[in-house]
Amino acid sequence: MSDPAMKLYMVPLAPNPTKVMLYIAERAAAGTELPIEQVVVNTLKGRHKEPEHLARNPFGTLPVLEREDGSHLVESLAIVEYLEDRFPDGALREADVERRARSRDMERIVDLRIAAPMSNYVHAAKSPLGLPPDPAAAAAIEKGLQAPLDYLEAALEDGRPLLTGARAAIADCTMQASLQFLRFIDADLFGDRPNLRAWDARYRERPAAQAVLKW
Ligand SMILES: N[C@@H](CCC(=O)N[C@@H](CS)C(=O)NCC(=O)O)C(=O)O
Repeated sequence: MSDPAMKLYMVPLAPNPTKVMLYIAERAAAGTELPIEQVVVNTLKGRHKEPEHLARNPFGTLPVLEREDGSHLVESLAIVEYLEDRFPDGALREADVERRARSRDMERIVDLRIAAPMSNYVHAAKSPLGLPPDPAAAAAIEKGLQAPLDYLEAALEDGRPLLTGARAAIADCTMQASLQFLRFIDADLFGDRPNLRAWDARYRERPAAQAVLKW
């Protein structure tokens, strides 16, 4: 990749950038090297709130995908879907309408019902950004996570190796990105869910996970 045409502004560990990084690594492992240079924005130094980054994304968040014409996409799922559409060879998307619907459904469940609360949990329990601990909020979030975690545990009961079947899906990337954030603070919210634990171990053996996940 001599002159990458696009840039992904990201920061390791943060869940939303990690979701996109895992997606890009899954595509690479499946044979499609996307022409994207990854550029770290140092959030610990507040670089994501400085004018240079705000010019890319007025919301001051990561990830941001900068395209060849200098325009930006600032939502992780929109970035992944754009890459799916633009580079369809070997994309993670399911061809079958029913399977695609189920895959999207799983991605939304994981992102909205698990990933977002898990990030809030991490900040309430032991924020890597130094936010004050809020044990009551952490306990309430943990309670709210039980139903969606049960949903995943039940979905895996049919023996599927990954969250939506035999192939990696965006839901796997989203879930693992959140779990890495949880592992960073030595937290484990799986409880007595052997299917989820087995899925977690299995996913983390994948080349994409080995390449991206550091915790
Ligand atoms: N909905 C956005 C959320 C992006 C987001 O909140 N990213 C976090 C990192 S995981 C961030 O940049 N946080 C810094 C901040 O909000 O100041 C997406 O899916 O990309």
